[in-house]
Amino acid sequence: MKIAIVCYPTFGGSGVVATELGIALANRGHEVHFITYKQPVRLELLGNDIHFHEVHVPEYPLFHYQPYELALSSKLVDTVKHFDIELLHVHYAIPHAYAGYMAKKILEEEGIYIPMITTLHGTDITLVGNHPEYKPAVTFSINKSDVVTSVSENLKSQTLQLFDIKRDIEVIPNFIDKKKCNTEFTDCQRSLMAEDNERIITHISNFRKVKRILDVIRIFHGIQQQIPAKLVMVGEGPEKEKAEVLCDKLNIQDKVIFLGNSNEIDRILCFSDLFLLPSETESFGLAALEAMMNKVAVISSNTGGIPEVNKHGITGFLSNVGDIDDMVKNSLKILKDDSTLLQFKENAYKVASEFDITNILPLYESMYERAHKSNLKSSY
Ligand code: GMT
Repeated sequence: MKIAIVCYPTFGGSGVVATELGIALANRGHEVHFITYKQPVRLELLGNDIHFHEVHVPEYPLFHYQPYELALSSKLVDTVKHFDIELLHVHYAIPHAYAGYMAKKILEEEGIYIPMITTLHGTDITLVGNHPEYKPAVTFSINKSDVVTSVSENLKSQTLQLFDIKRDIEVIPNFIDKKKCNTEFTDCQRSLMAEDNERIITHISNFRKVKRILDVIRIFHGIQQQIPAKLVMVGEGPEKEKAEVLCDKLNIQDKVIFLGNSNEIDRILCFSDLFLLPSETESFGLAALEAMMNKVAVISSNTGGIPEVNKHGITGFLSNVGDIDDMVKNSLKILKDDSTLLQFKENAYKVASEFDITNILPLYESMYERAHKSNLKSSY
C-alpha cells in the first residue's frame, strides 16, 4: 500500500512512533512517504520505499504566524496526486488531523478519495488539545477522521471524557523493536559512566514541565544518600537549566551527567540499572518501554497510561505524582542487591516484549486494510 505519514520530526514520542512505524511498514513492502517540516530524527535511510517530503512555509511580512496547516494541506494534496497515495496516517491531532481533513476534502473535489487515520498520542488531548482555543477544531478533526487510534486505554477514555466524540477509538499501543535492542551492542562500556560499585540511574525526555525533571533530580538525591550512584540525564528542553541549578544547590553536580539529545538511546540504556519517569501525565510512556526492553527497571508516577506499561512490583514501582519519598524508597528496594535488581530487569524485559513490533505492526496493517476497503466502498 502507498501510505503518507504526517508527524513531528523532532525528539519526542509521537515522532519516534510515527518514524519507526513508517520504517517497519517499508520493510514489509509498503511505500511510505513522510510529510513534515524536517527529516524525522530517527529516519536515516531514504530509498525506494521510504520518501521524505518537506513542508515549506514561505515567509511574508504580513504573517505574524506562519500558516503551517495551509502549507501542509497543500503538500499533502500534491503528494497524494503525484505518488498515488492510498492512505493518510496523521500522528498527533494538532494540527495534523485538521490539515489532513482539509487535504482530503480538496482531493474529493477532484474525485480522489483517500482514508485518513488519526493517531492520538497524549498531549494533543490532555494538555494542548483541551484548550478552548483549539478544542472545537480538535473535536471536529477527530470526529471526521476515518479511523482514530489512541496509544493507550487511558488516553482513549480521557479523549472520550474531554471531547464530544461521536465515534469509536481503537487502542493500538506504542511498540518497540526487540531485535534492535538485542543485537546491536555486546559491549556496554559501563565504566565510562560510573565506578563498578555505583548504580546507574537514567532519565530520558524532552525536559518539558510535564516530565517533572526536578523530581528526577530530587529522587536521585535521595537515592545517592543511601547507595553509590550516578544519574544520566538525556535530552534537552525548557527545564534543563533549572535541573542543573538544583544539582548545584544539592551539591550533586559531580554525580549527574547531562548528555543532551542522543540518537544512541539503546547504547545508554544498556548500562542503566533504573529508569525514572515521574511525569505529571503520560499517555503511555514510550521512554519507559524503551528502558524496559533494554532490561532497565522503572520507577514512575501512576498517571495516565503508565500503569499499562510499568507493572507495580514486577517491572518497577509506581507512586503518586510528586511523591518523591515513595519513589526513593521504591528505588532502593530495587537497587538494594544484585539479585533483586536482576529479577526486576528480567521482568521488565519480559513485559516489554509483549509490545514488540511483531505484535503491534499487524494491528496497524489490518486497520489500514479495513480503512482502505471501506473507503473504496464509500467512494463508489
Ligand atoms: O511527551 C513526550 O515526550 C512527547 C510526546 C509526543 O507527543 O511527542 O509523547 C507522547 O506520545 C508518546 C508516543 O505515543 C507517548 O509514549 C508519551 O507518553 C506521550 N507524552 C505524554 O502524554 C506527556
